[in-house]
Amino acid sequence: MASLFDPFSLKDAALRNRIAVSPMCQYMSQEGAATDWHRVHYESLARGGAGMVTVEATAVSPEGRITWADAGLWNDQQAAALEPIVKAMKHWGAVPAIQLAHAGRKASANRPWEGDDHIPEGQPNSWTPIAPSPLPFGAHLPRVPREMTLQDIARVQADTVRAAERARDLGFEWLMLHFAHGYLAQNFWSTYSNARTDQYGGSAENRGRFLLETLTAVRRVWPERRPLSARLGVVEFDGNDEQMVSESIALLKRMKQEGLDAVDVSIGFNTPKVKIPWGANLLSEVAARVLRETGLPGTTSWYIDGPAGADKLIREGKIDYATLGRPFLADPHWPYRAAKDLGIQDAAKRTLPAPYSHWLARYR
Ligand code: 536
Repeated sequence: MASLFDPFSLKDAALRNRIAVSPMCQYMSQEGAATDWHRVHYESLARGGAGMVTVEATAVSPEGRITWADAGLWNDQQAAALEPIVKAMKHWGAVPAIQLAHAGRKASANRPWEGDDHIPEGQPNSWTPIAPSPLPFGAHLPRVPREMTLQDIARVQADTVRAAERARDLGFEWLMLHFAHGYLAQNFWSTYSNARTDQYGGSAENRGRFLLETLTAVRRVWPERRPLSARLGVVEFDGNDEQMVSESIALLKRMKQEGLDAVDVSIGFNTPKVKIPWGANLLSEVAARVLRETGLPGTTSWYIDGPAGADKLIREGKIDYATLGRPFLADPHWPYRAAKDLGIQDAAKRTLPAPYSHWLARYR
C-alpha cells in the first residue's frame, strides 16, 4: 500500500514522492518565451519538494495560445528560455514535465485578470481561432472558430510533434498532452464542438481520431523510456457523463495500445451551460474508475481534500499520485506542510533544501 510520501517511478521518471504540481497557465510569456517570472515560479515550486513539476500549457503554434501571453514551444528562442528552467527543476530534485497544448476555439482571449473573454477580430493581440467545427463555446468566448481543413489538422499534429522534439531535446523527463478543458483536442472529442461529417467527426471512434493520431505521432519522437501522459476531460457534469466516461475509457485503452503511459483524469470544460458541483474530491471516484478500467497509472486534480485527502486517495489505490495546483500557489512549500500534517519523520529534511530545512528542523 503506497502513501503520499512514497516514491513513484514510471519508466525512467523517478518521483521522490507522489505529489505533482499541475500545469498552471501564468500568462506571463513574451512572444511565447518564458521570462524571469517563470524562472522564479518553477524554481520555487521545484524547491518546495514536489516529486514532479509540470510546466504550464505550452502552445505548439501561435494560434494555439489561449492568450497572447501564453507559453509556446514553436521556435528556438522559446526553447532557449526554457533551458535554465528545466535545469533548475532537476537541480532541486523535481521531475521536469511539460504540457503541450492547442487552445482550439478558446484561443485569442484576454488574460483572466483582464477580462478572460475573447478579443474581437481585428483588435490587437487577436487572431482567428480554429476548431473542428464553426461552433462557438459561448458566454465570454463567443467567437466562431474557423473550421479546420484536413490540412490544418495535419499541420497542428506536425506542430505538436515538433514541439515534443524540442521538449525532448531540452531534457524534459515527462510529456503531457493537453486533451482537456475545452481546448482543441477536447473540441474534437466532444459533440458540443464537433459536428464534422468526415473521418474526424460523428462516432466516438471518429471524434477520438485526432487525439489518437496526435498521441501516436508524438510517441514516435518521444523517447520510449520517458513517460507520455494525457490530461483528458472525461466528464462535463451535464447529465450525459455515463456515456462520456465510458467512451473516454475506450479511447484511453486505444491510446494505451499506442504507447500512452498515464492519464490525468479531468473535466471537459467545453460548454458554459453547466454548473459544476465544485467540492472536495470532485473527481476521485471517476478517476478511480478510469484508472481501474483502463489499467493506466494516473492521477487527478481539482479539489483534492488537503494532504490527508491526497494521502487517502493514494492509500486506497484510487490514484497513483496526486496533482495539485492552487494549493501550491497558496504555499509553494506545500509538501513540507503536508509532511508535517501527516506526521512524516524529518518532514523538513525530506521536502526542503538544506538552507530552509536546517532551520525548520531546529529550535522547536
Ligand atoms: C481551468 N482552466 C484551465 C486552463 C487555463 C484556464 C483555466 C488550462 O487548462 N490551460 C478552467 C476552465 C474552465 C472553467 C474553470 C476552470
